[in-house]
Amino acid sequence: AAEDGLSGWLRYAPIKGAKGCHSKLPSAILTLNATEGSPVYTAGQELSQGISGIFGKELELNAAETRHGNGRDTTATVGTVHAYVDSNPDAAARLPELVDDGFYLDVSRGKVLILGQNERGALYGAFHYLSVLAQGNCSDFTLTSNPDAPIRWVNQWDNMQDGGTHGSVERGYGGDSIFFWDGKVRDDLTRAAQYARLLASIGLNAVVANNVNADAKTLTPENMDGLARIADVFRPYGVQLGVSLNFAAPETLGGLSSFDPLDETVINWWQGITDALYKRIPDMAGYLVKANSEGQPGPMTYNRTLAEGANMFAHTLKPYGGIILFRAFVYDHRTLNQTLDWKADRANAAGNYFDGLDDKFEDNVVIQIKNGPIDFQVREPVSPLFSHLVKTGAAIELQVSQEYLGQQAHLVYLAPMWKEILDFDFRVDGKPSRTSDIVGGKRFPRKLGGYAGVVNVGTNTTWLGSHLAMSNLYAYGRLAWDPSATSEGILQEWTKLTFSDDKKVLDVITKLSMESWPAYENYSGNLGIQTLTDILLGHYGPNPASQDGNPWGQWTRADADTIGMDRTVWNGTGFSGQYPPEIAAMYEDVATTPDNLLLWFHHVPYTQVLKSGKTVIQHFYDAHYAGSATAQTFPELWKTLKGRIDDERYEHVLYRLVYQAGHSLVWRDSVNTFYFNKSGIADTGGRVGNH
Ligand code: GCW
Repeated sequence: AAEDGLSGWLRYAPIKGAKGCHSKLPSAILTLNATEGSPVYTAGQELSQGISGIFGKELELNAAETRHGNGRDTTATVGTVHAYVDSNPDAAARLPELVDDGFYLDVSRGKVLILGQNERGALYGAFHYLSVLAQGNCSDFTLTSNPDAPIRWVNQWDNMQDGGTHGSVERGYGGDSIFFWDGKVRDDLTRAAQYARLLASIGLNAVVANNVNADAKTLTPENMDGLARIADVFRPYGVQLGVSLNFAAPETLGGLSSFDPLDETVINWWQGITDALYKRIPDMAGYLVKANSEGQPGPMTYNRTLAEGANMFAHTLKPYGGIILFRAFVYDHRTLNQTLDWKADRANAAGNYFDGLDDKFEDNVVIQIKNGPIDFQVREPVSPLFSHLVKTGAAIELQVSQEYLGQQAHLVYLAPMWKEILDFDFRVDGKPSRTSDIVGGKRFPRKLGGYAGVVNVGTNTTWLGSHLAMSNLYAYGRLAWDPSATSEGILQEWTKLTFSDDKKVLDVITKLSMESWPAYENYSGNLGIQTLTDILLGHYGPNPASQDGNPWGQWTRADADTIGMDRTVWNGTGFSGQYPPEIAAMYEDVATTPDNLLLWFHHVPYTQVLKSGKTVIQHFYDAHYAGSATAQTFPELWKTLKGRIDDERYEHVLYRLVYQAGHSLVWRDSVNTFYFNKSGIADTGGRVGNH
């Protein structure tokens, strides 16, 4: 069963009703121009392994006789459009338009044609075909599928070393790093290859393996050799490697006296690094940079702009076609003063720092923006920066790892939250301007953009620490490919592939998952007040008192009578003014701000009446009871699946759900008691403060 965890949704387990499919399956596989280790070669291997696993049918791979077909035996042909058209010139006119990484599938009467715009696309097509089969569907179909955006990356926050020998993962809840150990790249990269396989199967095309809080030692010659070995095990899956850089490396590693991005010796040093990396990894995806944030060095250390910093790397990458993802998560936690400054606001930082820079970035720079202006809270408005960068490519950073959302010890299915974010309409210039269309390169002239998911898997055989949490990784990939896919549809696909197509299993996992984000929001932080976790200690478990009185800027400004951040222009931090006019007007006014973001934008009395008719404080009490009550049903629901899921995964999940049910009560009582003690207002339900 550890195998079940490791293979995730790629189990290729035998399915019921497989008999009816047999006559429709191909009997041989033909890969076009596949050299060993190429994605098309991998596609051939996957097809034979998958069909053998699901149906017990062994296919001939590239046998000479099948090459021309004999009219009866049917062949699955997989390769690039280019390779196919070479030998079938007549086909060219019939084939659809594909963009980079796109694929075309034609499955009819056992003839299976799997064509990719590039090799990677062909592999994606093979995975798609296998996914359809593994879900028990063997009807004929044709499909043209193109990704919504070119950048579909994974970020891992893996440290090369942590104190002793550990390669730990920052905000990772699934064990040690699969890449690093003892300050070096691991000798055994089996898990890295397995990871790449999972990522390729959901259309993800690059991984930045080292933490954005980057260690300059990543760039020693020995470690660059190690990075090249990671790239080697990724390559068969069409996954490229990206590297996080430490801005001060010219000084700390290179021994220069400066890391000023306009200094000639610094520029040359970075060019040397880039050349050395591309010599080892000719297909390297590019760089990821966190600068001038949370104590990290950056261009502003030398009074240079963020654009000057980003462009320095962009220039070194340009000859190689590489790109740089430059993070918008820039703020200075040392200068925020809550007590003295009513207008201080961490949420303003990115908008302010990037102000005036929109036409200053090279075209291979993409600004990587966290979905919200603060930090992966249970609910935030969408970062207004997406609407400011019109001439600059943008990527949205989503967090699969549940840092503030229960750290995989709580089930929180994130697709519904991501959908709200991606569907949000900024109304730039009064026109439809959804987040997904902005990062998908459809709304503004810049085409280069997309998605970065902070995943943080580890050596645990479940990858993320929990079997059910893998639906979030699956959903991330599926939404980066197609943001119009539905949360429920994605979940059901994932469930069938991961567990089974048993109706009861599907129903229960769907119910649990779809209720999980609302439940977690109810018991962790309501009305846009953020996740009330302990801010200083690990971002886990309730501690509403810890939000305020420190410079981290995740404030609630709760006192005896009032609560919430005044982010209005007229009286507050001015953050609402960072949105385009229609949205700014909505958030500026208490009356038009949705209840679920009320305390994000406004500072109000606990007795403020919501649109729902309840007061803020009563909403807190009720929501905490409702959310934790929902969590009590999770283990009970799960128990109805006993015997329908293998015992090992059944028990593992049950253990977590029982824990979640208990911890939700801790959340409920801590938060409710805290606000009762602050406000002195009793619960009209008689549950809080009356004992
Ligand atoms: O969410 C915060 C995390 C840090 C992280 C930082 C970032 C990698 O608590 O652990 O550092 O954001 O995104 O840079």
